[in-house]
Amino acid sequence: MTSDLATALPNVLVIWPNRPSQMAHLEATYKLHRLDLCSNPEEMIETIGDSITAVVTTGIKGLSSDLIKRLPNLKIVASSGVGYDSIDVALCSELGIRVTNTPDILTDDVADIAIALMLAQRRGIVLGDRWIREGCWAQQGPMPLTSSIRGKRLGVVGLGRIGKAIAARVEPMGVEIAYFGRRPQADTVYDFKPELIDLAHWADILVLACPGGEATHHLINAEVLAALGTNGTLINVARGSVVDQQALIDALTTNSIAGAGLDVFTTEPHDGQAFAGLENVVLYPHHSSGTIETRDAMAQLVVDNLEAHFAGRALLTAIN
Ligand code: 8YV
Repeated sequence: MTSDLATALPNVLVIWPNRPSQMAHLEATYKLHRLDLCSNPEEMIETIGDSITAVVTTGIKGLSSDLIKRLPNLKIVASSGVGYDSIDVALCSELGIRVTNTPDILTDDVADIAIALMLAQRRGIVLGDRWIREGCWAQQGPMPLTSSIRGKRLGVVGLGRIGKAIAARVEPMGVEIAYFGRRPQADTVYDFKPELIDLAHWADILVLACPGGEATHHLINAEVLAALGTNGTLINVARGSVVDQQALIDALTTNSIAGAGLDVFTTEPHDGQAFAGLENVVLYPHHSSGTIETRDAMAQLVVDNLEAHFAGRALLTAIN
């Protein structure tokens, strides 16, 4: 154990950095160990693993079971993000390690991107932009007509905070809404479809706002995409794992669905490329919460949860 480790400051492992001003606060308050900056993570964990009592990570980077097992004195994992499918929360709970996330503060930005992807795909925003840049408008005249959102049906998979925010945004656009999830919800007027395939059949636009993880793995498969049909659009602001990505690529390639708008992919950041040659899909690099305002708020909630933990106060947004 090196002399630093003997200092009073709690040892915090940083898997992915927070926003600059919050990082400055963390650097001033704790002894940080930057796994994201070190050239030999194995050696770092070997050296300081047993001194770590807290981890800072994100909904994307998460914390693996293997690493958890190499941090025997870990007490808290503070994650920037609402999703926690990349953190082995079950193992953390078993070992008495608390986990916090950052719900609510990103809901509006994520819902906005879901709407933006829906409008971009169904109203041909990307095509329209290119139509002008590539001189098509002057040479060929108006771009092809698109399809109105008004009067369409939106199926929400996962009517949680983000699903509800998406529904609230499209309702004034004259869109009918129904949803699928683990169970019907008492506090909503929207129609509950107990079978996902029935929701896909019914919907013109299917938006995914459910958690990632085993329970929703490949929930959207070839059968569901076939039910969505040739006029149907898939929007994914949940997790890439919720969709059988090869089935989606096949459906887009054969136009057995009209199109898709995707913020998340199976193996980020590499496999967004798999869609590069397809015209009927709008791509966004897992950035739906990617605004300065929201990321600062998420970073501050990470700081506040750590502070509460080390002060022995109740955590603000604990998952377990
Ligand atoms: C990421 C997200 O956490 O909140 C989530 O679950 O996927 C995102 O907000 C964020 O991109 C990490 O910086």
